[in-house]
Amino acid sequence: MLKFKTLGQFIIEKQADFPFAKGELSRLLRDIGIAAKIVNREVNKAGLMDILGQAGSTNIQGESQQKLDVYANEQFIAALRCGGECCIVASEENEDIVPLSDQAKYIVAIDPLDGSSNIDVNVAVGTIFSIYRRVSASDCGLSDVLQKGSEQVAAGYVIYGSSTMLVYTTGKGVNGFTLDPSIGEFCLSHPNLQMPRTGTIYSVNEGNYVHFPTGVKQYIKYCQVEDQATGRPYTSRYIGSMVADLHRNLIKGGIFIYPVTASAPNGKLRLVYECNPMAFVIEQAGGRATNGSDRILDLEVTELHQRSPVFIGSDAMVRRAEAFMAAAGELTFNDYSL
Ligand code: P6P
Repeated sequence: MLKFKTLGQFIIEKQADFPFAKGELSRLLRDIGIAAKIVNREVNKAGLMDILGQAGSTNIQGESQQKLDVYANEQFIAALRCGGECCIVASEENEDIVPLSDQAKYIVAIDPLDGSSNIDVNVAVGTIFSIYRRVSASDCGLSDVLQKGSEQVAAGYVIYGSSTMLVYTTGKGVNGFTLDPSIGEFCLSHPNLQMPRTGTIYSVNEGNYVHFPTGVKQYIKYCQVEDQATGRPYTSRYIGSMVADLHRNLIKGGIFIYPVTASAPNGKLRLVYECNPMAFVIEQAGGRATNGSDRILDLEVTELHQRSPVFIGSDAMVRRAEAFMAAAGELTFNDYSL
């Protein structure tokens, strides 16, 4: 008798939460779980295979693709194509949308291997996914993808770390599953995840400090001031892998900020397949996600690879950072003289 509830059992059990569900979303979530196990197998032995390093190509972002980026992208698209429940995939690794089955009801937006530049140094990386219902009756296309984050029906991530976990929400809370390699199943290990309302960890790439908006600079200084009553100075933790930084903050409490910078005047992280899905998960766990003022899930989505500044994490910490942004009266990159 299994001690744990597997992802498959949990998905079927929760299907009852959706009276009109016929199982398509359940099968779609299971397809994602299958691809995650395949990718996990390669990530875990990347050091032993000729699958490390650069693929010699660049993605739409102009970023050099790692071999594992390409591999992970192929695995998720193959699993979604084979499962038949997805009409379009929008991937960080593909310039355009990838049409799959026009009869299917769901859209999947995915960052197949986020933080992959960390692979070569054995740092945790992740997959981020976002699921919408299609809006078109037929001939699904880009308009089915460019939906506000608030329209997501499910979202989650896989973190390939000291253990491999799949964390997801369908709008009724957040649940975490840890992969048990001995049985090849994701098992429920973190039921009903709740983000601490506040915390003492701030995650930001301080190497960009000179480029930060004044409000962010002031918030960072606030984090560094000695104040016992509020547990400051906070701890700075920045892995450079969004999934890993946000997963740690989800468990322990904290704030992650990727604001506008000189090299990223609209922010670096992508709205469709990074900010929106992570915002859905974090909000469902009781946290908060904005661009410094406006709720991420309410932002208009106009382009497939659109970027946004992101302030995401424990509710009280994000609100404090927003207060500094508002007091500085700025939400965009401020001019500065070096
Ligand atoms: P920087 C990884 O490349 C990524 O997209 C996120 O996972 C991560 O949070 C961020 O970029 C790191 O960016 O500029 O600090 O190296």
